[in-house]
Parts: sequence; C-alpha cells; structure tokens
Amino acid sequence: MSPRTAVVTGASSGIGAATARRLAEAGYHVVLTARRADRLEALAKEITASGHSAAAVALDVTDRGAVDALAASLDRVDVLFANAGGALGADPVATADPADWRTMYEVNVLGVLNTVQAFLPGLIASGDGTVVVLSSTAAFTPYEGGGGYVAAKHGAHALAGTLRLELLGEPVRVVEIAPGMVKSEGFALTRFHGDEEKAAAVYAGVAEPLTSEDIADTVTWAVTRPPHVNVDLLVVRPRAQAAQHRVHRKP
Ligand code: 8X3
Repeated sequence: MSPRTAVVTGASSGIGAATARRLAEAGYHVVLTARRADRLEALAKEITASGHSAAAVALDVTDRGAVDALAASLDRVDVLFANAGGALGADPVATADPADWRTMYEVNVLGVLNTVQAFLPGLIASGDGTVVVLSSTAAFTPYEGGGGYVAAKHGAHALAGTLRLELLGEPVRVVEIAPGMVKSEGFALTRFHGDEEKAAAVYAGVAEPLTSEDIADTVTWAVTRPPHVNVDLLVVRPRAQAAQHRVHRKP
C-alpha cells in the first residue's frame, strides 16, 4: 500500500519548506511542489537523507493543466497544504499596479482553487483527507498599502469557509491557518520587489517575529489531530503583535 501522502505547494522555501520537513517527520510521504525545481530537489534530498520520504515536482499552481497532471500521477493523497502565495507591491489602492493585484489573485486564490479541485477526488477517496489553506491575518484586517494582498487573502479565507460547508458529510477536513508577522525567507523581499531595505524595515525592532518553523509546527499539529477534529481556523501571531497595526518595536 502507498504511504500516506501530503502535497505541499510553495515548498521551495519558508513556511512551505519548513512544513514539508515536519510532515515528513510525522510520517507522510511529502510531494514538494513549487516553481523552483533546483531548490525542491535539494529539499527532497535532505528529507530523504534524514530517513524520511519526499519527491520533488516543479509546479506552478496557476497552471491548471500541470496541477491536474500531478494529481493524476499520484496513487494517493491524504493532505493538501495549499501554501503557495504571497504579496506583491505595497502601494496604496489609488496607485497600485493592477498587474500586481492580478498576480496575487491568481496565486493566492485561483492557485488554491486549482489544487483543491484537482486533489479533492483523491482526498475524498483517502477516507480521511485534510486541506490546509494558508491564509493570513490580512484575510480579516485591511491595512494601508496592503490592498491587493488583503483582497486576495480575504478570497482565500472565503474559499476555505465555503469549501468546509460544501464538504459537510465527506471525510475531508478544511483547516485555515492565518499567520500574522512571520519573518520568512523571501516574503517581504518579494512584496517590495527585491528592495532589501524596505523588506528589513517590516521587522525592525521586533525581537521575535514568528518563524516558518512556528507555522510548520501549527500546521502539523492541526493535520495530526484525530480525524474527527477539524481545526477550522487558527490565527497565529508573535507575542509582539497584538493586532495588525499593534506591533511592539524596540527603538
Ligand atoms: C503576512 C502578514 O501583515 O504582512 O501574511 O499581511 S501581513
């Protein structure tokens, strides 16, 4: 019989990579997917070298044909961690680039839709499937300059909530994890189009933002609860962040 399998999108870095490691340690065969094949290969080697099981598949979640082909190639899927996403641009609504907004919607919402639709038959067939959608505190609270990302993550939140309702009676849980400030590789840098100074300013004076490992721990905890326990939604912030705009910074 094939081993229990977890598909992780956006697995080449940050929260995706950290969660893939944790799910592998928890006994899952992890299918690592992202656009950057070289990084996936390196992570698959690392996981395999530590005695666990992983495979790397280059994938763009916005390419529905490729997502369908991956789903068709797997014998089994028990967990889908729909993690691929991100922010692009930090401009006000008045002047933001619609192309950035379109990309954010494509990845954060339609990317989740593509993977959910492709893997859902397999998740149902597993008899105990779990979808984990990585949203954000931006899924609930707007902030200046966040408009396109906030809109997209509200979309991801709506998708997760709707899916949970529609799957009532099916053996599939729908979990949403909504992190606040996470200092993860690349997130802020991508948002600021590679501007390192602006990216660093996001975390300035914050002694301990969350790490990718903190979120990996949370996702793995939710996934490994008994099958009848559906952790609907978890909002996870660092102690230094009491609300979206309330961050404790040391001078
Ligand atoms: C990341 C949190 O505050 O940058 O999803 O939107 S925030």
